[in-house]
Amino acid sequence: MSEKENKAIHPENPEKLKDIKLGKVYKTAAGFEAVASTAKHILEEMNVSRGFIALQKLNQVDGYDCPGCAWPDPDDHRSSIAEYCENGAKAVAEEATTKILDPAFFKKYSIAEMSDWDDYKIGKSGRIAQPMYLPKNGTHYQPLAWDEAFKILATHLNGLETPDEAIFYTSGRTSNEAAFLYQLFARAFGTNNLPDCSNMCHESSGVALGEQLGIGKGSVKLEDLYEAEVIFILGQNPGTNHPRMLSALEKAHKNGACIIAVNPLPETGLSAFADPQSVSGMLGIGTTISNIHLPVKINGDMALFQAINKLLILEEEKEPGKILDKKFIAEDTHGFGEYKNHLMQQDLDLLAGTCGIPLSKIKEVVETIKYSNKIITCWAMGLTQHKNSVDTIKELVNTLLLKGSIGKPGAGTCPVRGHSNVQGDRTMGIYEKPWDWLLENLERNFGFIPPKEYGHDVVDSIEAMHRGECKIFMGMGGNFLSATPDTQYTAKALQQCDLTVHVSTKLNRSHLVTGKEALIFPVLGRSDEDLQNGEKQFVTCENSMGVIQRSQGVLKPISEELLSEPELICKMAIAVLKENEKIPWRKYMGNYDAIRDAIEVTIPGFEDYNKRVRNYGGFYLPNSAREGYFPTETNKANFSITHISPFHIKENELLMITIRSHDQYNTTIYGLNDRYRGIKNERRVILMNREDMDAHNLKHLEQVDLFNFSDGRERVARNFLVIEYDIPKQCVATYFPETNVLVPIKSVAEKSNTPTSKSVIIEVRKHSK
Ligand SMILES: Nc1nc2c(c(=O)[nH]1)N[C@H]1C(S)=C(S)[C@@H](COP(=O)(O)OP(=O)(O)OC[C@H]3O[C@@H](n4cnc5c(=O)[nH]c(N)nc54)[C@H](O)[C@@H]3O)O[C@H]1N2
Ligand SMILES: Nc1nc2c(c(=O)[nH]1)N[C@H]1C(S)=C(S)[C@@H](COP(=O)(O)OP(=O)(O)OC[C@H]3O[C@@H](n4cnc5c(=O)[nH]c(N)nc54)[C@H](O)[C@@H]3O)O[C@H]1N2
Ligand SMILES: [Mo]
Repeated sequence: MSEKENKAIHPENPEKLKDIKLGKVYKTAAGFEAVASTAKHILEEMNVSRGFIALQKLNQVDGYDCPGCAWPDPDDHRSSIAEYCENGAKAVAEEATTKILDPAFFKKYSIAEMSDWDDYKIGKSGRIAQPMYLPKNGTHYQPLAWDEAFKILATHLNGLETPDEAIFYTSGRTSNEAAFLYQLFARAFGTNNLPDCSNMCHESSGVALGEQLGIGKGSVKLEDLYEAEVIFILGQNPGTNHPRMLSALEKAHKNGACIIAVNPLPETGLSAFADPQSVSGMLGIGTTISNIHLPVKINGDMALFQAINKLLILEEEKEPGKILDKKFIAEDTHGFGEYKNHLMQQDLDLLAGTCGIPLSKIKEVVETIKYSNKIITCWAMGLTQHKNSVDTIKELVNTLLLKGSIGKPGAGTCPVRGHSNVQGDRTMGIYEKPWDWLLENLERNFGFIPPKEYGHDVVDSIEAMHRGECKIFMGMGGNFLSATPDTQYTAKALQQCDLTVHVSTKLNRSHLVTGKEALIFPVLGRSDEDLQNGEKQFVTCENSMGVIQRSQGVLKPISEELLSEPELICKMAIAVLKENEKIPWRKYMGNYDAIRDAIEVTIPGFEDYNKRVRNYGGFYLPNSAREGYFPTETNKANFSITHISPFHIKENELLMITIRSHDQYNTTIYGLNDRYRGIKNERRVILMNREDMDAHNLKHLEQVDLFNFSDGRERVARNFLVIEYDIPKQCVATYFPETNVLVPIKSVAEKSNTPTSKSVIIEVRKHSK
């Protein structure tokens, strides 16, 4: 049965497409065009002097942390010219824009009218400049004073039957200070309903690494990449999503590392890179990066690594003592015997067939890496968003354990995080399944008994709202509607709420698909100067490698009405919970050192926080796997037995990945081009293999509709253009968020509950009106 299509979320089912332009797929990433694109995006949003100030302080130790990705900055030396990339500059341009959404804007455009715009137009409209309120049955947002806004919030929250009827979502840009206060507020209010974007992102990595190594974070430092002999990059498109990683890979490659990219797509940055900061790079003369590209089938990674691991064990039998790290296995791991027995029963031809890489090629890879002892494995969303993601990640880690490649320089795990502080938010306790120690410390330090029952993660929150069990949704940043799966279903869930509240910088679709009443709380962004009592404040973030650094915005805020996130949370807490001497909200918002002191006594690893974070480059958090010990249940690193379960795709079905184009940041659309993939001026495309096009009787640039029929419900995304592309058979790729309507809410990864946005079963049919 088809659920009634909701117009507000389907303006992208357009009858008219844009005028698509196709070019060559790029071989080399970055270079001069990256510089030109940086300048264009900055100048479209602000004047030259604001743009100059913004870029000059980006990722500098006395500046602010890039609001783009979580890739680390060098510990020692920062380039004084540019310690950022093209896409970091786009993130800044988007945030630092001087276009303002004032009350006149909201008076002019109704919710219904704005809903007709595409995400690109919504995002480009400007920064939200004052608190806004949508009353019951209202057609337009109206401005209101902060005090009024807090009163509405407090009345709703305090009117709930239980605190568990509220949901407090967090996106990953929130600073450590704001995240700590936010979880404190939610728990003091009485709920662990603290879902976050991590639930849709690296949750599978956290679960896998936690069970296997005793720590949910990666183990390597940036310097380790320069020492590594082999670097695997799986399910990641760094040329677009972590461009500064390419400089590190270039250096690693020059130092002799063999770089192996595992990806269904031949992503541009993975083959060659032209450093825009060097002369040859500006001329487009690129350095080779990866030595080997393995075009796996979607979700073929577990089978590939089972094959690699089995072959490594067989090589050890041929050359005892030369291939595996027997000492490490004996002293530091658990379960090798059983693991080996299990692998020996696996059929190599079947594994090769499942991953789509010929056995001869896998053998070549094993030949190349078999004597290497310093291996780093990097991965991102191509691995975490499948049904069996947790086990797939465990199988990669098994390789590191066989080789003793963890807990020493040049080796280890490197889950490459997305949002710039997503890792820090979790460290601060943004987690629906709080650790016992956190609850104990909160009780001791803040004099209340925090709720013990686990809260809802993202998918559970949607289901609970859909059932009508949760009635208030608050988003600390992010774009919940567009980032989550099954858009129609999620829209209904949000629309059932009594109140939806978004703490935001920019307008997005979640502001248009609301509860019965809605509030928008506008806040300072990362690049904005934050003054409290006339004193400049800074916040701190944790990057993908566990470094805590300060971040201080430099730009004059576009409106005097904006609050910082810490100030906003304190004011919400005072309105909702009333004054409380054990939680001195006023002191916290007056001076962020006081928040850091509270973090220091609550979260391990933050000793001398205020002092150490003022040191050049900040400080590393302790990391047991990096230090070579594994606080798991067995007190050892655990080998894990994994089972492949090949997808059974019917002849008329295809397996779809939903990925990012070069011109977007998650649900924020910077532009309509995907330069490296040679696609311009259109996002409604489906990348398809020639043979599949023939089998489905589809021509290049043919208009099609995409369907998913899981759980007896029809989901449709209309009007896409077929593009012939180098992608394995039966695999197709589209951009997120346009195709999130097709991702079934019930299709989640085992153990991590992450939506399976990288294995969506679809049918492709010729477009019908
Ligand atoms: N400019 C920019 N930067 C960003 C973001 C952004 O949107 N724009 N988003 C940020 C966030 S939150 C995140 S999480 C990261 C995301 O960074 P990525 O994980 O690089 O993002 P995706 O575009 O989802 O790319 C997934 C990659 O995995 C591949 N892939 C898909 N399925 C499989 C599979 O089954 N196996 C293998 N081996 N590969 C597969 C795809 O071809 C693609 O190259 O980037 C962060 N940085
Ligand atoms: N199909 C599919 N779905 C996916 C993914 C996928 O690969 N495929 N990836 C998933 C992943 S990895 C992630 S992380 C999620 C992302 O999910 P979210 O984090 O929820 O989404 P974003 O698009 O990053 O959020 C953008 C919004 O954040 C607000 N914002 C930006 N900066 C700030 C700030 O400094 N403060 C505040 N308060 N607000 C700010 C702006 O209003 C902006 O519109 O999406 C997930 N969804
Ligand atoms: Mo992410």
